[in-house]
Amino acid sequence: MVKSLRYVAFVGSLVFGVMGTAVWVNQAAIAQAYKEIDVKDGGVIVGIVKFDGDVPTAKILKVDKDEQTCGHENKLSEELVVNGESKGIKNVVVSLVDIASGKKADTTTVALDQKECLFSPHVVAVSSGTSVDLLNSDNVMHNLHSWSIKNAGFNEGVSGGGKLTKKFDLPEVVKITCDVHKWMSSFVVVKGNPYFAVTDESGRFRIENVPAGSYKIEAWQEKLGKKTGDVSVKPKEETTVDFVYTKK
Ligand SMILES: [Cu+2]
Repeated sequence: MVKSLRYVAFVGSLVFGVMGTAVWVNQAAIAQAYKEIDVKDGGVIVGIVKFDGDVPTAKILKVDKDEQTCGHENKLSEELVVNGESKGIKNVVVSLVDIASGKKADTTTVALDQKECLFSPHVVAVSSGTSVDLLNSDNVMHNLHSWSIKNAGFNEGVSGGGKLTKKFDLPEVVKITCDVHKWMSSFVVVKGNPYFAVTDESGRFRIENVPAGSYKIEAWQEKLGKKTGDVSVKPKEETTVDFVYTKK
């Protein structure tokens, strides 16, 4: 009896081990699937990501620590920023999902600052293999806590004026918080191909140098989730794709 139980446990761990390997190989295959080529006569995808409904009032973030630096007033949450005029949503990451080949990925190091006790910018999108300089422009201690699954996680303090540099190798959405100041949060969105953009103040985005073809296009917003659509890109032409989120 004991022997057979041991056998089951052994087989179980074997199966688990093989499955773990399969998942790992699969992720590696996805990360390496994109091929860089010279794009000739590429097209452009532009659009706006809109909010359908009344412009929501921003949530208040209660500042209850280091007020000398962080300020004596509460801050406004950036989890859903809707433009009063265009109804466009800021900080939405729009990307092509299934593009197999295209322009070279830009892996220039980008900066994510902690300034006046807020992350700036609130959302950054990078190509896999990009390093991010995590800065602290304040004169108080901040912390950088990454909530990653595929990429190596970290949870480290960073003193005033300091910097941590971390590389993000695998596509995923990584939430980053500061455990010293509980109201602080941001996202590093890591993409497996270079066809992505973050919407601006008016909710607009622009993705350039796309090879002609049909693709799945996706919008991601931290609070409202994902929306997908289809886009057909023609050589040297501009194609418009708009997304509309309704209140949850
Ligand atoms: Cu902090």
